[in-house]
Formats: sequence, C-alpha cells, structure tokens
Amino acid sequence: MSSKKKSWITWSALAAFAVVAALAGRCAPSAPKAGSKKGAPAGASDLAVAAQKVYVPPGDLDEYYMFASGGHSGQVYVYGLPSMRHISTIPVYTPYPATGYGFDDESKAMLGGLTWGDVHHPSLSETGGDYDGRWLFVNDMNGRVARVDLRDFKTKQIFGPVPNVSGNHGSAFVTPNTEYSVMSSRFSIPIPKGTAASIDKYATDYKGVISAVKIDPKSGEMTQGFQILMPPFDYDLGDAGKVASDGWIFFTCYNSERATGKLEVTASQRDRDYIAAVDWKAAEKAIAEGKGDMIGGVKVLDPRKVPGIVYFMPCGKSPHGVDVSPDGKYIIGSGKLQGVTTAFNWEKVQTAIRNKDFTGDEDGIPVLKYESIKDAEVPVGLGPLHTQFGPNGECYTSLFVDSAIAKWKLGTWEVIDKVPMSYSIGHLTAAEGDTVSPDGKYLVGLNKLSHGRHLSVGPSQPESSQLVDISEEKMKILYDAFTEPEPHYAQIIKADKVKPIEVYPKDENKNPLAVWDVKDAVVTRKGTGVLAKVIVVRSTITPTAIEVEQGDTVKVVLTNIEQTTDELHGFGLLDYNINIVVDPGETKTVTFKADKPGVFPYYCTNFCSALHQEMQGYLIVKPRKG
Ligand code: RUQ
Ligand code: CUA
Repeated sequence: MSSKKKSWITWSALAAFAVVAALAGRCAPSAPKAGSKKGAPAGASDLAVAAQKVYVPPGDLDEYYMFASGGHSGQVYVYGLPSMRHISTIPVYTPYPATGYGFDDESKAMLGGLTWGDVHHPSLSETGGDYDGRWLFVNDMNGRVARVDLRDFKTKQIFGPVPNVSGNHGSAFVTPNTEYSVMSSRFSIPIPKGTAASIDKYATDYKGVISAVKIDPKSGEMTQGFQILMPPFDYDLGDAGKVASDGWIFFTCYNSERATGKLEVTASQRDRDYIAAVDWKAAEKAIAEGKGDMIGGVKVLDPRKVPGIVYFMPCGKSPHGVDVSPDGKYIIGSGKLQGVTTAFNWEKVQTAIRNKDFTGDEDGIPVLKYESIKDAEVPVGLGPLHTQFGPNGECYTSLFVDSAIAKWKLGTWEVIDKVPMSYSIGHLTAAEGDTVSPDGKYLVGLNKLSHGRHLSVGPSQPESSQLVDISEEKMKILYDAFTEPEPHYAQIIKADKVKPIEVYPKDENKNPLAVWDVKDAVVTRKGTGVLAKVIVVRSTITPTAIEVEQGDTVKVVLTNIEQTTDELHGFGLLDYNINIVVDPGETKTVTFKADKPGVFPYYCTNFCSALHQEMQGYLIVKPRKG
C-alpha cells in the first residue's frame, strides 16, 4: 500500500470518527480508558478502577437489586448491582416454562387468556415515599397492572384489563404510601370500550382516561379505584407528587391537537402540550360524595362537573417523562425534541391555581399560564426524556437525540457534566432514585440500541444497559450489560430492604388438596373427573403411575413437601404441553382433558439430586370403558 493511500485512509477514518463523536454527544467521552488518571490509586488505570467498582467476588452479594421491565417479553428481569449480573427472571404477563408460570391453573387464570403483555414501568411499593421492599407493581399496555410479591418474587395478581383505559402506558406509578397505582390511556377511544365512533369524530367522541387502582395497605390486593374523564390526548407517563406535592399525580400528554392520521406531523402543530396535574385526594373525596358517573362499570369523574380535580400545566411539545424531585418541590418535564427541560415550581403552580391564573381550558380543565409556573429552562441537550435524582439536588436527564446523560443541579440550574451513552438512551434509573431520599452512587442508562458492543448474535441484537458511577462530580461509565427485549424502565432498591423467604413454610400452605404424607398421594375418580394428589420429594413423584380413561378431566395437585432451600421439583408431561414447577412447601394444580390415548411419561424437570433422573412416572390413558 502506498503511503499516500494509507494517509488518505487514516484521514477518512479520522473524519468518520469525528462525525460519530459529534453525533454521540457534545462532550468528551468519559468511558473508562486505560491509562492513569488523577484521583485513582497509584498505578491503577481507569479501567482497573471501573473493574474494581463492579467486581463482586464469588460468594459475595450485590448491594442493590434492580428490577427492569422486560417490555414485550412480558417479564421483569432482576439484576444485582453493581455487578449488573442478571440473577432472575420474573414472568408476569407471559408464560415462562422455566418456572412453570402460565401452565398451572392458578397462573393460567391470572393471565386470563392473554399470553403476552408489554411491560413498561416497574414501581416499587413505598411507605412515606421510600421503597419498603414489599411489592413491585408493573403495568402492561393491555390496561393491566400486576403485583409481584417480593417475599417470593412471584406474580400474585394481575388486575384488569381495566374498563375504559386503552393502551396503558402511563403506569404503574404508586403514590407515596402505595395508596394507589395509576393508569392512563395512551390511545384515546370512545368509551365505554366496545363503543365505535368514526375517526373524524376523534376530537369530540374519543376520550382519554386516568384511572387510579386502589391498593390494600396490608395485602397489596388491587381493586378498582376511580377514573377521570380526560380530553382525547395521548397520555404518556406519570409520577406521583411527594412531600410538598403529596396528594397529586402528574401525567404528560402529547397530541393536544386532537389529531389523527400521521401523528408525527399532525400532532406537532402546537408549540406546547401539557402535563396534567391531578389532585387525587380531591378526586377520592368527590367519589366518596357520589359525584362519579357509571361508565363501563366504573365510577368516572368528569372535570366539567367536578372542578378542581385536574389542571393542565403547559409544557414543551410532545413531552415524554415527568419526574418529581425528592422534596416534591419541582416537577421536571419537557418536549422530547427540545434542547431544554423545564423545572416547574410546585409552589408557583399552587399559587396560579389559587389566583385562577389560567389561559383557557380543555374540556373544562383549566390551563395554567406557563410563565407563571416555571422556574427554569435548563439547557440539558437535545431530546430530553426522563430525569432521575441524586441526594443533593443532582438531576440526571436522559437525552435520546444526543444519546447522553446530562447532570445538572436543582436551584442553580447549572449543567455540570455530560456522559455519552451507547446508544440512544431511553429511561435511566438511579439507586433509590424515585424515593424521597435517593442514594446517589449508581445510575443505569437503559439504552434502546447496542450495536456492536457485544459478540455478534445476528440481526436481532440485545438491548443494552450501562452502569454509571455518580458518586463523584463527573459521571463515569463502569460497565455494559445486555438483555433480551426490551427494558423500558427499572428501579433500584437497597438489597437489605428486600427480605425474601427461602421455602414456603408448611404451616402457611392452606391448599385443601395439599398432601404431606406419601400414603395420602392417591388417585380418585368421580364420574369422568379424576383427582390425582401428587407428592414430589427427592427422588420420587408419588404416585409413579396415574391411570385414567380417555376423555377424563384430570386434575393433578402437586405438593413439594421439601422444606430445604433450592429443592425445586418439576412435573413435565410430554405430549400434553404441561410443565409445572413447585418450590419447597408449595402446592400447584393443573387440570387438563386426557384426550390423547396412550402412555405418557412425566418427569421432574428441575435437577434436584443425584437421583433426579429417576424421578419419573407414567400417565396411562386407556380407552373409555363401556
Ligand atoms: S417509555 S424511553 Cu415506555 Cu417509559 Cu420512556
Ligand atoms: Cu426432583 Cu429433579
């Protein structure tokens, strides 16, 4: 190769690099680099420092749990931080053979015939605005909210589909004492659901709905709360007020144009859309006073008839996230194509409400004056989506267009630092970041793309998460982790707040069909119904043969009588599409029609002992007698 050609290649490569660097962010990359750095231990490179910060030696435990949405996988992924190790997958809206979820009668009933859901926003239960480690709520676009019990990391309830709510994206944000988990319509429709109206009636006949799901403070059980009728905008995200703004909840919405068709054009006409400020305590009171109308089986409040429950705060057009500062005094939101994010001052919002400082209304909902309620427009960079908080007024805003995180300060509004993300960050989450007292320390960027930062796995590339050290003035990327599609939001909780059990205590098992002595593991028949009470314990499935007649309805009740940690057993029934997994002390039921004649082996699917392979039996389906 001639030296002339070589230098041309070098120059073009440099130029390409410059373009990429310019696209990636306006600041110098602060990913770890080999080589010495001020402040690092003598002789240690940035890489070594980063490696040490994330290294959790074998046998040691992580400091935090991170619960990440699994998007349209319908699951929740559990990570340890700072190692970023994927520890566990909690199936919520999708069957998961690994844990037998969606195969037994109980979880199948919970899924209710829907075998996928699009999970977006995990929301840890709170007491006094602090994560209490009891439950995790997660939404699904099908108008549902699920509760995962953090005592056993299992989905215990799926509430919904809730009437009138369509495309439940702005969810499952909980209020500071887990009084409510909220929902909102991303796709306004005519209500009640099931009503049809042509699309040219969109502006008048289609409705948005904000729905509050009531949570029992003792059991976590969800029931229908109230709903509020909203103009046909697209409600996107929410956050509950806290401390100063406790009793309120905020939702962003785009398409205040009430447009249809190509929204990327039609819904970008106006300069501003809104953040809806909802006084949920006032709404609760109005419902108690009988002010709701029954629509689709739910009590719905109409702000035209019940003034004072909702106000619109104007915001840059097409906003995405809205985030309330730890003290509840600031509400952060912005247009997602802007170069600034707006800090709204809660005190000013309240004053404007008191003084009726309105510029108009939308279907009876007063619109506050932007200039009266904003404190600052912070020049964070292009494409601000979401903001998380540190312990001392630090804010971290994700920038989709810039593909970076900006760090800035509440009060001074000064942008302090920027770190590029690889690539195209969506959400971000800080340690204890949604509480009244964030920890600082760690931040995770949840990126939409990962191209090329991992071994190639073909066209379907994993999503990426990047761990960022926020313990110092400058942010530093420590680690890249990858996952299946698709993380939207995640929350990070101190590990010692979560107290999971190791086995289900025998005396808590109240299932009337559970048996604990192998002599009780029997098969009985009533007409064409067969009941098999089965015990699984190392290393036998008792009974070892179950005889039925073709066409029988067979109900198998499996009890794992182990009280030893990690001694799970499975019940895989070949050709019948059944795989049940039972944890120590747990009972699960599966009911099926024995419609295929023949002999079908069943076996333990979880490796449990040296004689695991012997843990097997046969279902014998004989022709019907007579
Ligand atoms: S979204 S990238 Cu579904 Cu929460 Cu913001
Ligand atoms: Cu029980 Cu393998």
